[in-house]
Amino acid sequence: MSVNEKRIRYLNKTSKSGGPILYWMSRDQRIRDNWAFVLAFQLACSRQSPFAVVFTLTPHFLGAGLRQYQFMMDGLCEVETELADLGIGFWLHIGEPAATIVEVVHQCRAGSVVTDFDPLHIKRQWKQELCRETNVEVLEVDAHNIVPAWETSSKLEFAARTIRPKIHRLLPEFLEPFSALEPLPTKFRLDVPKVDWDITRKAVNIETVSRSEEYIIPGGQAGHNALAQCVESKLIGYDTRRNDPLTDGQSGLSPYFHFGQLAPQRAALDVMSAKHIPENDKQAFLEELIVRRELSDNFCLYQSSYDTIDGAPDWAHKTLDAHRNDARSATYTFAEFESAQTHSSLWNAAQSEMVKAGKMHGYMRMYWAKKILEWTPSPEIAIDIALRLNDTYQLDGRDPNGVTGVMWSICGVHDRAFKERPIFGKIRYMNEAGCRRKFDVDGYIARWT
Ligand code: FAD
Ligand code: FO1
Repeated sequence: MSVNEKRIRYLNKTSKSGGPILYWMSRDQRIRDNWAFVLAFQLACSRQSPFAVVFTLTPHFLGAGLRQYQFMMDGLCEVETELADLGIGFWLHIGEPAATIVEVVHQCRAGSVVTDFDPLHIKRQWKQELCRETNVEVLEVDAHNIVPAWETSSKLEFAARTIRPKIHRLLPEFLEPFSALEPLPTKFRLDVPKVDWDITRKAVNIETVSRSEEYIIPGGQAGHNALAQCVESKLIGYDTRRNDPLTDGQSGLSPYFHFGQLAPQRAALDVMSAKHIPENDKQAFLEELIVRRELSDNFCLYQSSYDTIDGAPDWAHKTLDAHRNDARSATYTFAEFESAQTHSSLWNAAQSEMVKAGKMHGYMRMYWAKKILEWTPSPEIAIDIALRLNDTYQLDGRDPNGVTGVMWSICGVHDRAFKERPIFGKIRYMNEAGCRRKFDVDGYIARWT
């Protein structure tokens, strides 16, 4: 199966030299169900060029700590083994990714680099440097979204209701099955140095880290097992249970999606073909998995101020400005939020869940972020604190979904205006009383503090 051309963007169209083909793996850290890998593999075979997969590892990625690096490295170890089984080299380099990939391209006189799409600023900068510093052909493949982000829409979408029909219209073309992996003909193997995992783990300071009891098992195989559990039973009742933080009602798949260890397209294909999942549960899950998630990439792709108040819709920016000087009942510093030292046991419990489990329940994330708006001196400080906490502690953080989730909560991105009130203005308000109407708040507090 060849890669649909619409999934590919040419970032550096140059004369194709016969040099090796590199798949510069980053967002989609898997070889199964990965269109970027498929394209690079096929280019190597069609151009009769050597082929290898490259990963450029930086110890400093958007606030990631031990927990995230441990999850990612365990997954990359698995990738190395799966590649070896296909006779393909996994070339891991430690260092600042942009400079490192330039060095690698020069070192092996690469003919083409295939990279996976990621709308985050940091990734665009990496790729801009690669295109500026080399004249290698660079092809970018959207291996994360089912419908390539640039095909879904060429502009910033206002809300789920505006992007939904655009995605659904294109699903028949793009929600296609994946072809099976096949071994690389030996003559196309690019020999690369074997990864020294001890040195690599030391580089990201995880040589000795104990796994917390809430540890989510990392890696592609664990991701597929988690998906199988969802398809088999976990998604039954999803529509009603997913907003109750005391039931294990969500899929739990976001860490695997974030690190690219599991393809959202794989999840969609498997859930859609599961006959025993009730239609309302199936649709509720697919709405989140496809529409909400791909809306986040649309926001980060087309809103250059995606992580500041300038990324808020005009009505929201105006209303937040109008209430900038409203009295706050309490204000807390980053450190007080981080150590769950607010006056609210419920908020503190949500923060504790995130710190202990590495994954806060989706419903609580909305409440958690909105209270940061209420208990900080300005919306700008609120965005900064929410993003820093989210990116430091969430396993699935440092992701377009996180940026968009914070901006939805604090700046009304993709949301509508509500009845005006202090501090929030017309931004949707949430409070403990609302939570108490939805679920057993005391049970949740007891669970996490
Ligand atoms: P499920 O309910 O099982 O959803 C399945 C998948 O659908 C998710 O893995 C995700 O890919 C997608 N999805 C679900 N809800 C959303 C949503 N609101 N927006 C976009 N995609 C969604 N998600 C992250 O992946 N990383 C984050 O850092 C993150 N931070 C958030 C911060 C705030 C303030 C808010 C309000 C939301 C945030 N989200 C984030 C979105 C959502 O809360 C998580 O995707 C979800 O809770 C992940 O758990 P799950 O996979 O078990 O969810
Ligand atoms: N991508 C890389 O290409 N190199 C890295 O060293 C790297 C580290 C990293 C650490 C934590 C984390 O959550 C993500 C990390 N990523 C890295 C990026 C990740 O693969 C995703 O592409 C983005 O975070 C999501 O868009």
